[in-house]
Amino acid sequence: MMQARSWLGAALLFLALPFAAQAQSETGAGVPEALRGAWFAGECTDPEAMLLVTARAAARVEAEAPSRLFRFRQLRSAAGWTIGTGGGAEAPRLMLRPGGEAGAAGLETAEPEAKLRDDRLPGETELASWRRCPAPPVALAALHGEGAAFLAALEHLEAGCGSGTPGACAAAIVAQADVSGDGVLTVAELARLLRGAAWLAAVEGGATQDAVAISLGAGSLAGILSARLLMESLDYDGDGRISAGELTQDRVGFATAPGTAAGRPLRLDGVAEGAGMLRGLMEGLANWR
Ligand SMILES: [Ca+2]
Repeated sequence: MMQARSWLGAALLFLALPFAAQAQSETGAGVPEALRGAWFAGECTDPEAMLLVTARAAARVEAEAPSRLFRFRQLRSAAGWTIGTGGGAEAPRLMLRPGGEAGAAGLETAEPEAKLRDDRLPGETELASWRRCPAPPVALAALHGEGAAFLAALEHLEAGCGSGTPGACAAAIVAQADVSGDGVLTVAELARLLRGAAWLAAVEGGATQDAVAISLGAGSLAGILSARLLMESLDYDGDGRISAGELTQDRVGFATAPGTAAGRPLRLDGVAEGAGMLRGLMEGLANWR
């Protein structure tokens, strides 16, 4: 039950130190689109690992080994590689390029050690091969689908919340979380958002695939409870739905964030449990500097 108590508290913790721009053939467009999406290692019927790549992030989940989350603060290209560098003291790097065992349609990656100099990449670093699978195993899709969606949605949130446009942050949250497309959020849609956050927290925390499953199992119930709390706390007109207007209620200063390039990893400090989560997410995104 540790997970049940800790997952929400630990959710949304891929925070980062202030971003220091280093101009060196940086690619502002994110990871090339051809390299994004879900990749698998081993046979498609029973993959050993999965790699989810978005514009500015990658999540590797394995059956036996700890998972790993990269949130790229800097992306550059060199010698055919796209090289993403994460934040924090460790500044982990992930290198990606087309190729590997699956040929031109495949993906090859390297995770160089921290001490390896940028001009010596990839050096002796072991390369990993990934392939596309026409239909990922159902169990994997069930386990990682919402998390993958959340990871991608996060970049849209960051783009909306960093724009400095009044209401853009709340609108981005509603737009990303609104599955039914009616422009307002229900308990189920909030719970899905929280489950996605729980997945990301588990992957970021280095969980194995089994541990991700356990933490999601515990988090599902907590997610529904938290979503109900959120609803009661933010649904001012009591219609059982949360609108962008209700999200921004009493938060006139939230849109004062300076502009930033779309999709940069921003600070998500201040994200609290339960009812404070969405507010905290919004404020953390908006006030990251
Ligand atoms: Ca809806």
